[in-house]
Amino acid sequence: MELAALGFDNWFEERSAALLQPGQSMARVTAVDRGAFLIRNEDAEIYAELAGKFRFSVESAGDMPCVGDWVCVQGHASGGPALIHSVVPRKTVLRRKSPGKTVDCQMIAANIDVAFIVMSCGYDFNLGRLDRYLVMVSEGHIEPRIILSKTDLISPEELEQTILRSKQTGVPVEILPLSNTTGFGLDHLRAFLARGRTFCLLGSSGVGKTTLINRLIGHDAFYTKAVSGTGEGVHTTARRQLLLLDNGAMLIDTPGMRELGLLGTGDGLDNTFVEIREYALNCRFANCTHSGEPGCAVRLAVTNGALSEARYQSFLKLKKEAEFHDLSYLEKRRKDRSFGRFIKSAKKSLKE
Ligand SMILES: Nc1nc2c(ncn2[C@@H]2O[C@H](COP(=O)(O)OP(=O)(O)OP(=O)(O)O)[C@@H](O)[C@H]2O)c(=O)[nH]1
Ligand SMILES: [Mg+2]
Ligand SMILES: [Zn+2]
Repeated sequence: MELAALGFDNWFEERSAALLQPGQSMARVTAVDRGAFLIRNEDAEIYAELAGKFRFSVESAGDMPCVGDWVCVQGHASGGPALIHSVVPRKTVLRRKSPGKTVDCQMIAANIDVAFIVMSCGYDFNLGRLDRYLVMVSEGHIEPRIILSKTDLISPEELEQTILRSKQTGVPVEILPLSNTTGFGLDHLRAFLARGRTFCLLGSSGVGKTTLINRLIGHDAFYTKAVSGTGEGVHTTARRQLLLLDNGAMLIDTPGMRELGLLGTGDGLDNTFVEIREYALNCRFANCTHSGEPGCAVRLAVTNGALSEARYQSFLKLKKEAEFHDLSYLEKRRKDRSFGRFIKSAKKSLKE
């Protein structure tokens, strides 16, 4: 096997050249478990730790290696634990606001080509949440796909309806209905899983992400658990993990996330609410927020029925949240940085 089989391409090669020191080699992070790292290169998968110098250079949670990252390591051949010296810049990122009141970013995974947003056809289906996932994925420059899981729980007519509703997202995203129980749709999905590319499964707890991975692998390699009577998932998968499938594709399983706070207002919203961006071109004010200004073409579209009220509300909600967290995140980042400088100068004066 070569590194290319793990997704290492020219893009990463160019960016790692300046980081890679003599005695170091490239590896990809396959799992992170409370401070312990699992990495793999063309030969083996082993444990790794952070080199002291790197640990001290970390200024925020987002600088830490996460699953999918390419890292420069020392001592991979020693059998481990190897030492991680640096993280190669990320081509794509999947991150959210860390849960709770504080505004910080939590990396979910890096360098993913395609994210499958899994929604169960049963209790889990929720357009607002789907919008949220789509913005998050698009914000990180990852291609989204939608998986409608557990099709065995509904009738073909209901499935037809659910697919139609998913299309209301407005984003021309491929929708893959499937059932782990009957096997329906699995071959269709397999056709997407190209060699050397990295995929990830996102979605609420209990929608069948890990079961799907077990189906693709062909045996129960990973633990799954029945959902509770209320339909509320139980968070069975505890860590994010990158697997290399037999066909050469890589797949990351993630635990269901309860909170999916958005961070930042890049192009994620615009890419997800494409039609709103188009209406907005005709708003009277260039900086229209579409929340009540005169001459707002977006509100006009709602009034005349071209844009659904629900979709408009979903947009406003996500926009407000992203803007709010963007500001406070930047502030936090600034504080972190000056704190980092303070630590550095304190260390320096200790040495002197
Ligand atoms: N009816 C039906 N049940 C399924 C299907 N796929 C998975 N399940 C069941 O759903 C439950 C949850 O499946 P998991 O694979 O653990 O769900 P998960 O998305 O990995 O959940 P977390 O790890 O908590 O995020 C299990 O009892 C599975 O047997 C399906 O296609 N149809
Ligand atoms: Mg799971
Ligand atoms: Zn407007």
